[in-house]
Amino acid sequence: MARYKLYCVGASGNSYKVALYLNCAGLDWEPVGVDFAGGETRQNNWRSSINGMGEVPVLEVDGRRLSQSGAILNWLGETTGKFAPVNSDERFEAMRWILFDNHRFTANFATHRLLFSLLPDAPHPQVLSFFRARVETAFSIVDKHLADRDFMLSERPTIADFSLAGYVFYPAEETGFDLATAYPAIEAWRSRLARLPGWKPPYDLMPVGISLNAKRKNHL
Ligand SMILES: N[C@@H](CCC(=O)N[C@@H](CS)C(=O)NCC(=O)O)C(=O)O
Repeated sequence: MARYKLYCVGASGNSYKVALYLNCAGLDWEPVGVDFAGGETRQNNWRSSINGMGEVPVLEVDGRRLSQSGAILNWLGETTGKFAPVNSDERFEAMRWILFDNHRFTANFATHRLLFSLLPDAPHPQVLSFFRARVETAFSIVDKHLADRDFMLSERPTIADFSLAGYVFYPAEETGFDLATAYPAIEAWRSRLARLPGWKPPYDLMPVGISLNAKRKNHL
């Protein structure tokens, strides 16, 4: 049995942040599928036994169950030393970008993707354009930041990169954004990440769980 067990689902970019870290760090891990579309994370027994916040990812290790991808990445960095910030300035900078990722970069991109391609019903166009504008703002900020550096903190990848990478490898037809054309620095950064040993795209790394994607296909 693997030391690290990740409760996740292929369509969850928040899960992918941790899955990608574990794989690139060369850690002994395995994905545990969750029936997300079937509402497993909303059931009382899942919340009382796996994660009271009702979300994936959850990392099970040494008898503990850890949630929140940013906190998990921070903990993994501290406990394994892999992709860890190395001093207080870097720790501050990693936390700053992980928080920005959680409330601006991932949050808006993931919500836009959900509305754009994963939910059974088409959203109101104004709702979609609201999220599209918020994605464009957040992505422009990160694109500018990456224009003169290889990775978010420096010339080497850290936990901050894994956090921001959560949703950028899902296909354009799913996200509704052609990142390659619109954000050249993000595109170059994405290519650098994809060359890291252990890198795999989301559905290859987490071929588990029943995703919203599958649910939508059932509706079509
Ligand atoms: N900030 C959290 C976000 C986690 C999150 O939103 N997970 C989604 C799947 S990607 C989820 O489980 N949502 C529960 C729900 O919609 O009921 C993290 O980074 O771990």
